[in-house]
Amino acid sequence: EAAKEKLAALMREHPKPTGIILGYGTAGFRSRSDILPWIMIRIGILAALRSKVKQACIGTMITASHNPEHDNGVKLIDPHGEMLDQSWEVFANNLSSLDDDVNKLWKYLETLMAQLNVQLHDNAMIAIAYDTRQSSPLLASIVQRAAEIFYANVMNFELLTTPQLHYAVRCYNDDGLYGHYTEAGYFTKLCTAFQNLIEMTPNTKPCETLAVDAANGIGAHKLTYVNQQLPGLLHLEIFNDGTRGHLNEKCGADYVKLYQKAPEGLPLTNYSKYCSIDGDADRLVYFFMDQNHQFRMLDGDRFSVLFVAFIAKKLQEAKLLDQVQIGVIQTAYANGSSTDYIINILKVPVACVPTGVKHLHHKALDYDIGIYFEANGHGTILFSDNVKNKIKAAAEDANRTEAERLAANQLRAFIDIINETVGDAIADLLATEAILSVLNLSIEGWLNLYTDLPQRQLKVPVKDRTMIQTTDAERRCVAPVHLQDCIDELVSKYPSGRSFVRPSGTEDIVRVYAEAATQEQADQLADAVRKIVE
Ligand code: 16G
Ligand code: ZN
Repeated sequence: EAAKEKLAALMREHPKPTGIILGYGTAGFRSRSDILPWIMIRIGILAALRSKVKQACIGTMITASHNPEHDNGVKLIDPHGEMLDQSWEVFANNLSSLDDDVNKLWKYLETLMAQLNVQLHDNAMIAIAYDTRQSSPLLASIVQRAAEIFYANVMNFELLTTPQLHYAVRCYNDDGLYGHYTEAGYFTKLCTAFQNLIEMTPNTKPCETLAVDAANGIGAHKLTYVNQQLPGLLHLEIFNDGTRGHLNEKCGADYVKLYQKAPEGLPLTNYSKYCSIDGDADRLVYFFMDQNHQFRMLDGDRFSVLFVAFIAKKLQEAKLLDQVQIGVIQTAYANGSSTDYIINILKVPVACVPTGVKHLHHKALDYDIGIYFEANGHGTILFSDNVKNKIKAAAEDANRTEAERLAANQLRAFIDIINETVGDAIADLLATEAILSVLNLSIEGWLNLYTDLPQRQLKVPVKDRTMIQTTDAERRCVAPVHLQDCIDELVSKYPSGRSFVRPSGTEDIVRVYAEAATQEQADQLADAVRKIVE
């Protein structure tokens, strides 16, 4: 069979290094880029099979997000722009674990295709994109060749942010209902919505220049389109644009969040507000220097609060609030003050789920409007079709007052700024700037909505981190026995104390989290919990 021959040739070109074990995790396959080519063959095949089964376009994004330049990775995107369904991770892992024996691989694939009820010659459509890493184009070309052996048509978008590819896949499969699948379609949708929202709102505060740390990645180039499309409305000053520094090195959203300090490569005094995105532009954090020259950061919790406050206010003005079920989804890492503020001041329910975007996204689907962010700055909002129709009807209802219709129209525009498929730094940035402008809020005003409880996070090396098992969205330990009792006892000694431990899903360590009324107490509590974990 010709296909098998071609596959054999491709495998000879990019052999699997001996002894390598690579698993499909929350971030897909990720590793040093020089040992990745062989897995791209498997991913290209898997994407083609997934596309045949779903009879829809499947995305393949090549990126290692906030990791250093020498890493890379790959993940698949399902038809509606969501992450690959978990049930398929096992196929990815099976393909990964098979050795470089084309007969064995072919045999596995024949069995798999029979099981999935698809044929080699069935149609398939794959959309590939990659970030700015040097290794990316080669890896993309391998995915393409492998997919083509399995009769896939391949669209190679080349350089895109991760969320742009999620958007493109969704639009392509929705026949344009969600927007046009090209990059121009993406920017037109978001920027037009931004412009509409600002222009329909009387007395908006003009957006102050926002200085952006683009992590020396793909976002730097993409954000220049925003400047081009919104002249006079929004101005982004882009730093760490890749012309000098290295990808994610001492910059980017992950660096800023992790070290709680400003990135290198931008002047800290010239602007009133700043933000950092990560290497593939799906995470966002804001920061600024306050009057006391203190570095202040606004992370994922802050976006949840800002977005839900705006949405609830506009729903109320549109007299729709009592017909719409809003929910905020957080993880145990959310600062307790943000949870209190959302529940007690904004009167919106909060759900807590285990760490990982897929858990947040999944839970958000339970609401008419589900707002989710991880503290690290990855998040978005999901709007049900039902609520979109309600808002549209209200906006067009001549029996409503002008104020009600305006609020409904503002919501309609806002919905179109959001990328509902996945957390999107560009979309979230536009949404944030629009809200600050519409609500006449400064970055200081946004920060002052509530005061974070001081917190501390620790990494604890242990012999076997799988010893620790958790329940209740990772907030309580069930194993080893008595660990939770000890934590409870420690926590009870600290006012506003809260602490939990969980095994990391990405590193061979246990993570300890503690918050308390003062930084000193949070540090003490974290340290005390660390000692019992060790
Ligand atoms: C992965 C998750 C991220 C989570 C992190 C936690 C996705 C796409 N990514 O990067 O959401 O915050 O893992 O890592 O789900 P940890 O288990 O080491 O704390
Ligand atoms: Zn990322």
